Amino acid sequence: TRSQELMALEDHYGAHNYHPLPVVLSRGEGVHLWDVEGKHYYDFLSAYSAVNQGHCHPRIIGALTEQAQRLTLTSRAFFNDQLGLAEKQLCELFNYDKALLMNSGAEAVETALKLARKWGYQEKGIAPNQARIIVAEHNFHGRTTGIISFSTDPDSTGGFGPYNPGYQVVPYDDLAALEEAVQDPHVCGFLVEPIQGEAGVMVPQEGYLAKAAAICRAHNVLFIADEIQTGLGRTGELLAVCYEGVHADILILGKALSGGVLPASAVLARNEIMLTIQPGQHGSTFGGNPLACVVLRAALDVLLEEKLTQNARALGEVFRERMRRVQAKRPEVVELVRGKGLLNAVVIRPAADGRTAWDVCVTLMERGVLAKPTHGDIIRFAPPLVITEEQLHEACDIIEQTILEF
Ligand code: IF1
Repeated sequence: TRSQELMALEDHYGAHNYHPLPVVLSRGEGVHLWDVEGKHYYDFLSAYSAVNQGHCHPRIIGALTEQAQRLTLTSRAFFNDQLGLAEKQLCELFNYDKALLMNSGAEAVETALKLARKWGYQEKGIAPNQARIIVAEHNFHGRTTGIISFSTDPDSTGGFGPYNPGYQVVPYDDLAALEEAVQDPHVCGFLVEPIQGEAGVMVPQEGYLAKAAAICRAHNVLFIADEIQTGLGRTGELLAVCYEGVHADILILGKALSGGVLPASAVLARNEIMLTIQPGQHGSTFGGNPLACVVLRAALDVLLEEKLTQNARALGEVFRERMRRVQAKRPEVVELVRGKGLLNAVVIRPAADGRTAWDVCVTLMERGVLAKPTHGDIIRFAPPLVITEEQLHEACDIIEQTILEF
């Protein structure tokens, strides 16, 4: 088949840095995907939460195609007529003084780390090159050598040394450990995911984020929220930290910031932090390009005007209720269900004959629902936030049937 031909091309000519499910996608619209043979699927991964607005949203594609015929890139050597408008919209929506636009999530995380260190030296008075940043165990913040330096996942770190110094790992969702770590006067920041996505949608205890932010504030340490995956409506709030009324000192956005149309990421902070970087001290060829700016403004408009956050909140409850009913029927298969909004995970116990969550996902694929396991037994379910209740039930019927038969 055409799919097999295309998979063979990737196998022969492409790096083997992924192990994709054996499906070759060729068209997307909203929650729908079609493979090269024309078979339909419901997308329950959303490109790891980059397609919150749904595939090929007409508003976003319209903005893209119009701007693409006017001006795509000037570099920051000059001004362009879209960047200021995008920065303004971001700062007003998230309540920050300034924005710094980058491209990938990892680039935004690296930018946030550099900002925290600069602020640590210039504002907190930390001795040169002595700044420390606290991170959580089981974190995922990207794949650069700088970021994997503080990963605790052997797959992310193995064989890529030497590693950057200057980081301390504390257990996730452990306030005592954080309190202990911030005693070190060299600490300038705490970088954390409000919900740990890759670790398997790990939701911290109620109050963790608010108390962690308070501990940071009490010790003049910047609270740095990585909302690249949890942000922009995915968890049922505009940002996951909104559940606890936390305003991070540095906010990191990516993925759905562009509706999954092209890479766009952003770091938001108050002047005291952002202005520690002077002209010529940080940059990116494509960062803040007019095409990305037009796209991200349309993506934010869609998020708000179509009330995707509210939809995620409501349908997330529906999804977890349905999955908990399946758990009640087959507790020997479904270990637990967890998540917030439309960022959820179902933990599958391996079968006696060795079948795992991967096998569940292959069967789901055959029946028209696309999801992918992480860490062997956890299936992340994250459909685009434009999904309707009817579509959600149709997909849940398939998920339920597949689990009941597992
Ligand atoms: C992969 C998952 C992984 C992220 C958070 C920063 C980044 C990500 C919280 C970096 C990226 C992607 C990367 C992709 C798979 C996916 C992922 F959690 F979303 F499932 F790996 F953990 N912070 N997450 O989730 O953003 O540079 O990729 O734009 O690398 O396999 P990026």
